[in-house]
Amino acid sequence: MPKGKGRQRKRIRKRTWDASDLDTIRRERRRVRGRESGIGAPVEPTRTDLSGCFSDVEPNATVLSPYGVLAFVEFERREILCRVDDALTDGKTSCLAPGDRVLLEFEEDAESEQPGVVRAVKRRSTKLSRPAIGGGREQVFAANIDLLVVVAAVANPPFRSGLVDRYLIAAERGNVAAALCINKIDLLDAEPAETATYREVGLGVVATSCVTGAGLDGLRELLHGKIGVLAGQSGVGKSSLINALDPRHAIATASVSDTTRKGRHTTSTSKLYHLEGDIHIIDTPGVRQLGLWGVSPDELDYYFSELAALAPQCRFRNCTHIHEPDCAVRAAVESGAIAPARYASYCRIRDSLD
Ligand SMILES: Nc1nc2c(ncn2[C@@H]2O[C@H](COP(=O)(O)OP(=O)(O)O)[C@@H](O)[C@H]2O)c(=O)[nH]1
Ligand SMILES: [Mg+2]
Ligand SMILES: [Zn+2]
Repeated sequence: MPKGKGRQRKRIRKRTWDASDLDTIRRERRRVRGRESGIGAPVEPTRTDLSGCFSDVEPNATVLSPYGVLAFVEFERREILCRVDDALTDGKTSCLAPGDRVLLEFEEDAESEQPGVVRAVKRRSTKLSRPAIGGGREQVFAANIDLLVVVAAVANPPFRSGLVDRYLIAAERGNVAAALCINKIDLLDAEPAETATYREVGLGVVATSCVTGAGLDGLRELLHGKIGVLAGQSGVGKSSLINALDPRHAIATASVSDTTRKGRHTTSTSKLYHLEGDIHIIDTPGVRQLGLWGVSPDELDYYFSELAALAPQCRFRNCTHIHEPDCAVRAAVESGAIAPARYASYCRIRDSLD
């Protein structure tokens, strides 16, 4: 490996970029994104085993959003559209996910439309996945992140425990630490009930408002020094929070997010923001429903810590906590020790997994 690595390093040639390069990149971006948000179905990956793609390579760039055999990559704080080496694709799609750390090289051929080529991908430390469209395959929607902040609103759109819990399960599965941000608290007079519910199950919770600025310091503290993901339903205020955390970004992104908002919601485009205070955030497109990858119905209670704690006291070892007699979990729901919303969400998720 050291030999190969040395050779790879030598081939890297730093490119200087001028305005016309950047114009070409912008045009290509618009073209690709335009196609992506069009009527045609997104390119569906077919490759199933991608484990061989990952290595201990020393990365120099970060993937923002993969697109077929191309990828938008951040290299020295610039966004570049690159080609992905054939070894990392099946001809239609690549093994890359937003957040992947990659080795980017530049081809000598000046005629090449995408002179940047992703040659290798570093093994992931953490990941967030869901089943790809059509199922049957894992889709990693963020890699190598330190913290997942699940964003929900107290109202408009209403708080949905089910979606929050699904994100928490995905985080646990992918080895990602998680916290909950309950936004738009300016719309309520009292502390939202969900704050206590989730604190009681051991989760870090911040209640925020982009209107009053409440809780933003707490959120900043949570994210300091980390690569985080803000995830949640569209409309809960993820983009507003990013802007509120770093006003410089409000200026830089206002017009962009206005003109591309529509497209961004219908595509799988992610963005990486570097905010003041050593905060790095991958902004993922909002989702209405999050499928769970690799979770079987029988192990679902493991992901609800308050259920898992009581499960050993159920009469049956394989209790589903739905219909069995002498179920410690249902007894706790009836006595009020387990929040009804969490139990309801467990039942719904279990139903969807069967
Ligand atoms: N009242 C209130 N509205 C908010 C707050 N944060 C965001 N919004 C509004 O909610 C809407 C959706 O926000 P946006 O940031 O685009 O949500 P995203 O889809 O999750 O990125 C916008 O109209 C925002 O102005 C908040 O804390 N309080
Ligand atoms: Mg947004
Ligand atoms: Zn039970």
